[in-house]
Amino acid sequence: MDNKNQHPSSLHEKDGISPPEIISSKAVEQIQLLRKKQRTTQELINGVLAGNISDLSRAVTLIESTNANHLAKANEVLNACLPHANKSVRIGITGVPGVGKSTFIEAFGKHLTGLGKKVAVLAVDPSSTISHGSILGDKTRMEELIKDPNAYIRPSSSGETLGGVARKTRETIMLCEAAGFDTILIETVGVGQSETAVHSMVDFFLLLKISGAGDELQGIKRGIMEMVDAIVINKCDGDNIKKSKLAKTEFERALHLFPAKKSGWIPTTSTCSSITLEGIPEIWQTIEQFIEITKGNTYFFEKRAAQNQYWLLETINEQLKTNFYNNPEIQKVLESTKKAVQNDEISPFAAAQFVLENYFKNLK
Ligand SMILES: Nc1nc2c(ncn2[C@@H]2O[C@H](COP(=O)(O)OP(=O)(O)OP(=O)(O)O)[C@@H](O)[C@H]2O)c(=O)[nH]1
Ligand SMILES: [Mg+2]
Repeated sequence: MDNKNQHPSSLHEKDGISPPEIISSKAVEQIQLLRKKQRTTQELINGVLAGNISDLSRAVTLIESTNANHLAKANEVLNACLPHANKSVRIGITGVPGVGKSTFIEAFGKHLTGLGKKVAVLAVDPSSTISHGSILGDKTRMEELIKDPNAYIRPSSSGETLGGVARKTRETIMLCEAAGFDTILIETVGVGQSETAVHSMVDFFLLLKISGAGDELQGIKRGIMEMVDAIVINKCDGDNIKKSKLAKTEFERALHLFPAKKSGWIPTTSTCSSITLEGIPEIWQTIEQFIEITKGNTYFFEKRAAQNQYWLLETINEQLKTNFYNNPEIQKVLESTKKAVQNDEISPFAAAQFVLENYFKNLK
């Protein structure tokens, strides 16, 4: 391009590029569309209670949000759902990675929807906090269940502490129940505190195992044995059948060593195959018996009441902690105090006292 010929005067200003519109009409359109899609709290409540899955998912997302505005809306939805919740069976499923939890849930879940039940599958998976993956990420294992209109599968929320994930799962249970799901399956991986958290939100706790080389009881934590209502040896198929039956007997013997449970229920042992489906229907029969017995002796209701008390305190504990550690003033004080402790300038106890006093002073 020959500019000299076009603009001979040195005073001439270049045409330049016109600035972008201050308000992009495209963005406005998008925002308007989004607003239209966004439900009011009441619409969301109505949707959940009517069993609308998209609204259920929206409500769960709201619960998982860390935005303060969302918290108020989430609490409103939860409160409205509360009278409609509670009418379900909550089953916890645990076992080490690879034991076949996802495959089992697919098989068991399909069996339940076949019986006319509405099944929600949730997860408590603190490891997803680190990996940002998800315990239910391997959705290929639940191909059939995902397609089932009577099943709802929601992976664990990530980027959270175990306390946070557990509380959100607990709230999601309520939403699912209000949306008409009558059987809730909660998967957790057999590590750390996540089992205790799941145990505190379910009626029935199932431990999945596979047969090993005769050392079945090794590596199994005493605490878990005390929590379980049923031990199921999975992968009892093909060459594994004999070994699985032996493992079952061994667990049966081990369970006898534990004192009787308050529930009046004697934990059961059984075998199943999530591939051939052998033993799957019997597991549901066992759970039905459990419910009959524990509702009969009122343990079922007492346990739920105790769980509510537990979650009241847990939620307070968790939110106090979050509030404390997210406080910018505290973060500053904590940082300098940590250094002082590291340099032996102050004892950790005196330092803790100092930081806490700072926090309490801020509250006043
Ligand atoms: N033969 C046989 N294989 C099974 C059975 N159940 C699961 N498997 C296989 O075991 C492997 C692990 O199964 P998953 O369902 O992914 O196990 P998981 O416990 O969910 O594993 P994580 O999600 O890693 O904790 C897969 O290859 C399954 O096909 C079973 O009953 N019999
Ligand atoms: Mg899995």
